[in-house]
Amino acid sequence: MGQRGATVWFTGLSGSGKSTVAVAVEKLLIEQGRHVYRLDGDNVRYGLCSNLGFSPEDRDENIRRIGEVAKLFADSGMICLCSFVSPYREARQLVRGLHESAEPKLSFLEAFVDVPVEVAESRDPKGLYKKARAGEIKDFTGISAPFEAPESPEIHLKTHEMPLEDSAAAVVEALKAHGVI
Ligand code: GGZ
Repeated sequence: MGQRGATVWFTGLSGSGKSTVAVAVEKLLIEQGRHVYRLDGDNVRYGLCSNLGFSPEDRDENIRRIGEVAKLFADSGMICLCSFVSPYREARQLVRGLHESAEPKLSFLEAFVDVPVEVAESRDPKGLYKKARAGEIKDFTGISAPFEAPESPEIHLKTHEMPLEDSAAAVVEALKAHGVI
């Protein structure tokens, strides 16, 4: 039998560290010989989802499309690491359902990258919080749009309280605990 694929879904505020942790996890998994693919706004919002903005409807469609793509990667035996704000619980639940109702069932691990908005705002790597505060970006998650925290994520990371290596190791441990690696 081939290797079991899976999706790890990082959700959290802009600047919470989702992509940074995903890059570190990717490195660890590649060292173990696994095939991994990362999806994030940088490679999705310019192509597959280039017609979508940040209204609740557009975000839902963004997450739905990405969820379908992640499922295909997972079905191929790869580990797909997805980093999206994905602020709505229902949209994340839909993606979980796509994986769990697949035949055979595909592992879906939700990783909550949990930092207070003050921390994300103080990092502000792209200056987006500043623009959101100035009213130049509307519907900005954490400032003028909601973030619905996961209720029971498989992985809970407080990137402001732990070193990056520990966050990455926690994701690898969770993949082990779920029989993916
Ligand atoms: C949140 C926004 C917004 C608004 C632009 N709200 O730190 P970043 O820059 O690289 O990550 C954010 C990214 C969010 O895109 P996603 O596809 O992950 O969003 S969602 O899952 O909600 O569909 C941020 C930038 O795009 N960005 N405007 N209004 N983040």
